[in-house]
Order: sequence, then structure tokens, then C-alpha cells
Amino acid sequence: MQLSQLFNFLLLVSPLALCRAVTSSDEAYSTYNTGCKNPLVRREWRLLPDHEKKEYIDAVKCLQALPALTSNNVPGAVTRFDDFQGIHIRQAEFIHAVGSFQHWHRYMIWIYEKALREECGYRGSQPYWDWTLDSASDSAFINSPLWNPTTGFGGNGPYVNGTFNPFFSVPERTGGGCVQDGPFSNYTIHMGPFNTTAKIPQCLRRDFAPFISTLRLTEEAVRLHHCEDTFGRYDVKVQTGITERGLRLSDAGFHAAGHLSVGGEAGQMSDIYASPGDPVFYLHHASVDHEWWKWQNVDREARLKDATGPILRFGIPLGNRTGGENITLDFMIGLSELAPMVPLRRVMDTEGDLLCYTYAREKAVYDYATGKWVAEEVSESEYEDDLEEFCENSDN
Ligand SMILES: *[C@@H]1O[C@H](CO)[C@@H](O)[C@H](O)[C@H]1NC(C)=O
Ligand SMILES: *[C@@H]1O[C@H](CO)[C@@H](O)[C@H](O)[C@H]1NC(C)=O
Ligand SMILES: *[C@@H]1O[C@H](CO)[C@@H](O)[C@H](O)[C@H]1NC(C)=O
Ligand SMILES: *[C@@H]1O[C@H](CO)[C@@H](O)[C@H](O)[C@H]1NC(C)=O
Ligand SMILES: *[C@@H]1O[C@H](CO)[C@@H](O)[C@H](O)[C@H]1NC(C)=O
Ligand SMILES: [Cu+2]
Repeated sequence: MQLSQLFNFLLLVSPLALCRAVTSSDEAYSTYNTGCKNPLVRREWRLLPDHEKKEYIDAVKCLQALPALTSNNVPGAVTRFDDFQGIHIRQAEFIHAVGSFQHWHRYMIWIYEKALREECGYRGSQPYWDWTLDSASDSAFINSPLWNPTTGFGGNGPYVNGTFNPFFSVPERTGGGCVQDGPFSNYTIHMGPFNTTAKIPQCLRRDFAPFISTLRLTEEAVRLHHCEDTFGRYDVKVQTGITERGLRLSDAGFHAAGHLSVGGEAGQMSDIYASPGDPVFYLHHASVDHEWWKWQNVDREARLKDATGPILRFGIPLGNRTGGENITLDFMIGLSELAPMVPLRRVMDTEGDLLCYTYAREKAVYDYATGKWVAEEVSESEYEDDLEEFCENSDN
């Protein structure tokens, strides 16, 4: 373990950090034992009415204007929004290519959603980005409602020729410059690239690589993950594409593919440390979480208890490192100063004794007559029947 890693690790487990976390975030425990009676319902971005889209973006901008809580430990953390990016940078080497990857990110997104609601008066839920809806063609990707400058997050950066990433290259990348339109065109990200939490002001960069979407984020590609019936195998597929130095796209699962399609080579979204600098990170990871939720719901009794995978980064089966234990339901995850440490059993159920949200059982469908996306209900049984048929036919 390098010194810096040791430092990060100490931050994670230090009783001081824990104490501070508990007092600053008592709320996280307020639902303890009270049950989840009224779950928030998360929806796909394009299905939100425009005023709800605006409320979400306003809340994100509010977090970007509130002072950071972690600036004592994270020099680059200026705003509450930066707090989350900083936590991700500091913990990146303990939360990717490990068994608790999905649990940690579920917890992070939930704490972020909570901050939007409790500190910024947001009344809605964390929306997600269903990548499959934009995967039909390059132009479908580029014209996604997500990138709309007035009702979305702004679009690609202008093309900049160059090599931006020492660890991997993304052919057919199309951007790389500062995002020029939309609500975040003038926002200053304070940290990154890579593992630095020093204060390095920079613009939001996107570097769309739409071919990754048409290749790896189609409905079929995403659904293939769901043909696995143990968490271990499902999780291997989801995490495929996370490598030592960055993301690999040849066989990327939907997690890596979503990051790379937006971030290309030069954008924050492709940075396994600093990716939460792009507000779209939260919609992407809510979607990763949505997929897990769908997977769990196929067999709640078994799958709400199914947690496996190495504690050691790139341990078997997520890599080839040997030694080290596997996670269990008692494995502790935390967000340093931002939230109490909890055993991951408490984030297994999105409607449990800690978390309290669900996802709408619907799929967005494009209505050519009106030129609008509309919600189509998908019942649990319909979903499962389709999946079963798909997996039988996919010879997987
Ligand atoms: C960041 O990564 C570089 C290269 O791997 C390493 O030398 C450095 O110690 C790391 N810094 C921190 C703060 O982890
Ligand atoms: C990018 O720069 C390289 C080296 O300067 C040049 O060979 C290449 O043609 C440029 N590509 C584009 C698309 O401008
Ligand atoms: C960004 O800043 C420029 C120049 O100050 C300004 O013209 C533009 O309206 C700003 N955009 C947003 C979304 O605030
Ligand atoms: C382990 O995986 C890494 C990265 O894929 C590879 O470079 C290395 O050769 C592998 N080691 C063994 C012993 O297979
Ligand atoms: C962890 O799980 C892997 C299979 O996923 C298994 O090969 C390994 O023996 C387990 N390690 C321990 C220490 O139990
Ligand atoms: Cu991450």
C-alpha cells in the first residue's frame, strides 16, 4: 500500500471522521427501523415534465453554490457538489473492481439525492439516464434530450485534436473541449484529473464517442447482463471495462460504456477518479443502480442477500489478483465525512430500513406523432417473460 493510499484508508476508518460523519448526518439514521412506507420514485430524465427537469438542475446548481464540508481534508473542495467528487477521488481505489462497487455507488447516489432534497429544497427524486434510448445511431446519441441546452445538461465540447489520456485512447471521439451550452457551461470544476484533490480549476469537458453507445449500450447489450443469475456473475459483467489505469471499451459493460460514450478521452466522465465532476455522472450511476434494482427484483428473496466479490481491487473474479477476503453483508462502506459507515446489507434493498426509493415500472417510448417521449408501463411479469425469452435465445 502506498503512503497516499494508506492516508486515504485512514481517512475512511478514522474514528474522528466517523464521529463527525454521524453528527453531520444523523438524518441518515432517521429512517432506522421505521420502515419505508413512501418510497421516492426515480424516473428516466426525458420522462420528467420540463418544470421537474428545471427543479432538478436548479438543485444541482444550488449544491454547486453551497460551501463544501470537506475542505479541511480536500483542498480542491469548494462547493457541496465538489464534496461528492472529492469523496469519489479519495476512495476510487477502494470502490472500483471490488465486490462493493455497486453498493458504494448506490449509497453515494442516495446521499447526493438526499443533499439535493434537504439542502437545496428539491422535491423530486434522482433521475436516471436510460442509455438504451439513445443507442439507435450516432445522431440519436447526439440528439438525446439529456444534452438539451435548456431542458438538459448541455452537450458535447467542441472538437479538440490531441491526445488527452496517457492510459487509453478512444477512436472516433468527437469533442474534448469545454461544454459551451446549457446550465453547466460556466461551472468551474475544482479537482482532477485523475487522483488529485488539489485545487485545479477547470471547465466541464465532454468528448462524445457515440459509437460506444451504438455498440455497447443497446437494449440487447444491456439486457445480456441480466441473463446472469448470481450477483457475482452479474457484477463481473457490469464491471467489465474497469482496468488499472482507466476504462477499456472493447468489451465494456454498461457501466464503463456509459462513462466512455460521454467522456471519450478528454471528458471528466471517462476519469475513474474525477468523473463526478460532470453532473451527468449521477444520472449515469442512477441507471447502473436501476439495472441492479431490476436484477434484484427478479428474485428478491435470494438476490437481496446475494453480495459477493473481492475486497482487494482486481481480486478474483474481477481481476487476477489473489489473496484477500470476499465481501459479506457485514462489509462496511462509507463516504468519509459525508455519511456514516454502514454495513452493505443496509443498502441491499432500496426499500429497506435505510434507503427508501424505487424506480418507476415504465420505459420511455418515442411517439413520432407528437415528437415526444412518453411513458409506457412495463409490468414486473412482462419484464421477466421478455427477459427469459431473450436469455434463452441469446445462447449465453
Ligand atoms: C496518484 O497516482 C500517481 C500515479 O499512479 C501516484 O504516483 C500518486 O501517488 C497518486 N497520488 C495520490 C494522492 O494517490
Ligand atoms: C490531429 O493532429 C494530428 C497531428 O498533428 C494530425 O496528423 C491529424 O490529421 C489531426 N486530426 C484532425 C482530425 O485534425
Ligand atoms: C456563461 O458566461 C458567459 C460569459 O460570461 C455568458 O454570456 C453566458 O450567458 C453564461 N452562461 C450561463 C449558462 O450562465
Ligand atoms: C493479470 O492481469 C493483468 C491485467 O489484465 C495482466 O497484465 C497480467 O499479465 C495478469 N497476470 C496473470 C498472472 O495472469
Ligand atoms: C472469494 O471468492 C472467489 C470466487 O468468487 C473464490 O475463488 C475465493 O476462494 C474466495 N476467497 C475467499 C478468501 O474466500
Ligand atoms: Cu465510481
